[in-house]
Amino acid sequence: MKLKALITGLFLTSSFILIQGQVSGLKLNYDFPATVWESEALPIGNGHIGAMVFGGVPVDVIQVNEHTLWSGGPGKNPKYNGGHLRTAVENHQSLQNARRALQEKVRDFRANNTIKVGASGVTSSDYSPEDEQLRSYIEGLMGDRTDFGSYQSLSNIHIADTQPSAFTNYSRELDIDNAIQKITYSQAGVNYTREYFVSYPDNVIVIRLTADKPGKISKKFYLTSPQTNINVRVNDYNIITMEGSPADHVAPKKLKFAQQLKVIPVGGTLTANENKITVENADEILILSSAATNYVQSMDADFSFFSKKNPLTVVKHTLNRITQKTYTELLNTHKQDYKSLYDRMSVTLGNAANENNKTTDKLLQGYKNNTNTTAENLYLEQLYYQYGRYLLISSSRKNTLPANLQGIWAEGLNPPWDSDYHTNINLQMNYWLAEQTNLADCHLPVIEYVKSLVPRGTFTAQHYHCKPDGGPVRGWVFYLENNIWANTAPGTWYTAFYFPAAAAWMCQDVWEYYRFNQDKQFLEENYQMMLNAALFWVDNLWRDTRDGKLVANPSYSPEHGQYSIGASSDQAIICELFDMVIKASDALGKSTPEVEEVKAAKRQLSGPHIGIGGQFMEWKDELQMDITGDNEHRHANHLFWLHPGTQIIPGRSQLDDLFAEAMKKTLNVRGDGGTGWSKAWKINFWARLRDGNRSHKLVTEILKESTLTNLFDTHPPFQIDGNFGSTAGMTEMLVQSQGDCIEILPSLPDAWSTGSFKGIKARGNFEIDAEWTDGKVISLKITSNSGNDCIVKCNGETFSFETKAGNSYDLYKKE
Ligand code: FUC
Repeated sequence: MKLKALITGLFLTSSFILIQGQVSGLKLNYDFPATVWESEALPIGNGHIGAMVFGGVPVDVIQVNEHTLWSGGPGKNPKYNGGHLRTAVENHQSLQNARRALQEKVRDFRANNTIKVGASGVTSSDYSPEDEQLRSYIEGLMGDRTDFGSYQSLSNIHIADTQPSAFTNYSRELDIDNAIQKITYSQAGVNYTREYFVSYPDNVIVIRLTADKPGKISKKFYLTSPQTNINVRVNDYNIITMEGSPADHVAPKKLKFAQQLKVIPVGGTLTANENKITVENADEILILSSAATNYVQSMDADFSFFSKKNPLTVVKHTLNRITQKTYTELLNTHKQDYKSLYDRMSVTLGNAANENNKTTDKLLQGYKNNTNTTAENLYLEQLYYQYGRYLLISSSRKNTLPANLQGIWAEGLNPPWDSDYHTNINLQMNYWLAEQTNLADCHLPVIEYVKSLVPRGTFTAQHYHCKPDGGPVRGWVFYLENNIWANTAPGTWYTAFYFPAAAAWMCQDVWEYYRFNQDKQFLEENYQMMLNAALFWVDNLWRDTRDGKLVANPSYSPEHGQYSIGASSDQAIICELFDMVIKASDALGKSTPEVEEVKAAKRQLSGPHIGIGGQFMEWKDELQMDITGDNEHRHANHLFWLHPGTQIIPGRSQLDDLFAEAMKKTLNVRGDGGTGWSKAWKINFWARLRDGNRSHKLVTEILKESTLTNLFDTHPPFQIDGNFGSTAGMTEMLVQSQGDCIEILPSLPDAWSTGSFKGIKARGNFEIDAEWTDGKVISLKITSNSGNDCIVKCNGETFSFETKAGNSYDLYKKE
């Protein structure tokens, strides 16, 4: 089809304009050192190494993580098998029994449940709890978590005054435009500065201590660790070395970790005593620290996670390579690398400014108490927005593991939920912002991670699943809780573990990467994985005897229950996966019998339903919980159809609009409360429902109720998904492209009536710059990176035009 610009006023900007970050001066800052890890220390990181800086005087603590430091797995138990229990025959028997019992249960429910519409509204009842027999069938589908392990802290770097004394003028800041942390203070008439960053290109923590008078820096350096199986020593005068293994790693093949801390003074004297290094009367001190383990991501089914390389050799090599570099060289390399990602996009909200130079805690307090100026509130929202991008760049880079429940930052040996990879919302939410906010490179770790689970997930599929007729299934699967040791078996938590749709959902990362970047080779490389995830469901779907439709069975609405068949969340995810596979097959010109099977299954899937209470149904049956809400339960996964799924798009058809109305009803009944990530998801839901003010209300609520002093999201406790999900949701308010067109300012709240952004990405590989006043776009530039046809909706107009790769198009231009 030949596309034409529908209105005049379409300008071709011939030269490609490099988009530079427009907003500068985004900083978190405080006038006190941190004392609490979770809420006050500030994060820095490069995807490999994370650090939480306390910035204390007279003792500074820098808590350090290495992304692969996990207990459990084959290092603990050489017979580790990814959590699989029982024989396949036994598991299949439990599954078949559960399926039949659940079909009976829902048949009885529908036959016997009376829905009443009376003066007090609509009343129904809930599925009764599972009887003992059904419960035993479901328990028969569980796995074994004994060797699951946990992400753990590596060490604490200590920097202590040799002669502590009072200090004044203290200030601590994290400059997220440059990914540098800094503290300044005065002590005995000397002004001191300490800077910290973690460089990705050099893979090193860099800390520099300076003073405004010569010979005035005297410090003691040492390493401590919550790890108990360690060896710490000083060697080569100025290097502290730590080597060790997680305490439960006893197998011949186990995880080994190593860290070095090199202290390089300018002037003064350096002495090493036991495990400590002391520097007296220096002008300046540079501290370099790197860490590594022998972990390798296994891409096959044999659990070979340990390389032959000694991690200490790797660390030494890293430090040797950079020892010749000056601080300025290290800093410049770091900044160049960081800014090459961070500066790809920016947002300016109204007159955002920290106009009274408030510290971040005061800004947050003022936001909560409604005592901030408008400019201050907007500044905090803008800071919080970009902080999400800062955290992703700091915790997820090429060749690292993906960001876990706490990104890369975890304290002690037992962080909440093992700081693992939860996949009924959390890991997915971590990556919603990646493509939209122009950080595709940071997206790749999660795709590699999912790929690494496929070989074991294929075994899991066969071990735990069979076709409704008992035959073997194709494909691969994993469930709710995942570690770095390919635990693809189900967990043991009755009210959450059964979530085989997790694997299907994670395929969305592959498809979204393709949609945003249009990289056909990438799609080709990952196609089979998506197809096999779909074939798993083709083989597993159960025909509901009540209406002949295909449903997931068993099916458990995430963490909400009850066990039934065809819960909306599962149906939505399976439908989205089938849709992605059909579209990917089209894009790659593949028309095979398997693709036909996927198409046929999609046609027969049980779809979304609107309930008698006007709600968007969470279950296939009318339950009371659905009609009256359930104490603001945090999960609303049944709205997956809307977000992050793309099957329901308001404004596209009458039917879509009807579903959208039902979803509003559901969200209103559920209420805006919930945990951190739950609020973040609701920002996204309301943005897709085109209610910018409601999205903004949730932005304010997440900032007021679910954000710690260091701007970490709190579930509680600290969980990073809420940070990432909020940035994604705020982007959805500005640009959407999940349908057939790019929509500019689809859900603009009144609070953001004026503003601009640069470099937001849209599907089709477009980059968008826009400026607006009074809610109207006054300037809009679309840069086409792949030369796709483009349809844009803006200011109530629709533009549709052909593009050339590398060209920019001004649809509105400021006079
Ligand atoms: C899911 C959520 C919980 C928590 C956990 C880490 O299970 O339902 O609220 O976020 O992940």
